[in-house]
Amino acid sequence: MRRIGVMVLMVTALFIGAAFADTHGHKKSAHGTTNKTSHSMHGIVINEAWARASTPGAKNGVAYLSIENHGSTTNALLSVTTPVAGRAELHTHKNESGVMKMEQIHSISVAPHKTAVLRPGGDHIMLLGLEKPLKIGSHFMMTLKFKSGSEKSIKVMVLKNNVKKKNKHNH
Ligand SMILES: [Cu+2]
Repeated sequence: MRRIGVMVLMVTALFIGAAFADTHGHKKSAHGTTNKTSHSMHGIVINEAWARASTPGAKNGVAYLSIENHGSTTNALLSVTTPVAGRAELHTHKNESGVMKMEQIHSISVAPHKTAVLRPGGDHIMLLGLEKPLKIGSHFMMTLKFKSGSEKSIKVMVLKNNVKKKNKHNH
C-alpha cells in the first residue's frame, strides 16, 4: 500500500514538473539559450558534465556527469562521441582483491526517477586518443546516445577537479 502511495505522489510530481518544464523551455528558447548543459528531452536530464584537465602529452582523458531519468521506464546511456577524442568508452571501476581496476561496460542504466552519477572512482567516460590536451576553463561537446533512441549533445567543462561536493546519490 505504501509503495502505491509513493508511486501516485511521484506521478503527480512528474506531471507538475512537466508543466513547469514546458513553460520554462519556451521562455528559454525565446532567448536562444536552450542548448546548454541541461535539457529534459525524453525525460533525461544531464547535469554537471565535466572533464578532468589533462597534462600536456596525455593520450587519454576522463569525463563525468549525472543522468536523471524523469521517464517512466528504465533508460540507459549506450555510447558517447566527441570531436576531442578518437573514441569514447563507458568505464567502471571494479575492486579485484583490493585493487581498483577500470573495466569497459556497454551501458549505464538509469531506473525511472533515479539519477546515475558518474564520478571519480566509479563509472566514467573514457576519452581515448585526445586530439589535444584538455585545458582548464575550456569546454567541448559530447554527444550521448540513449537506449530510448534519443541523442543529446552537451557541453562539458574542463576542470582541475570537480569543485562541487554535493553528490549524495548512490548507485
Ligand atoms: Cu576508464
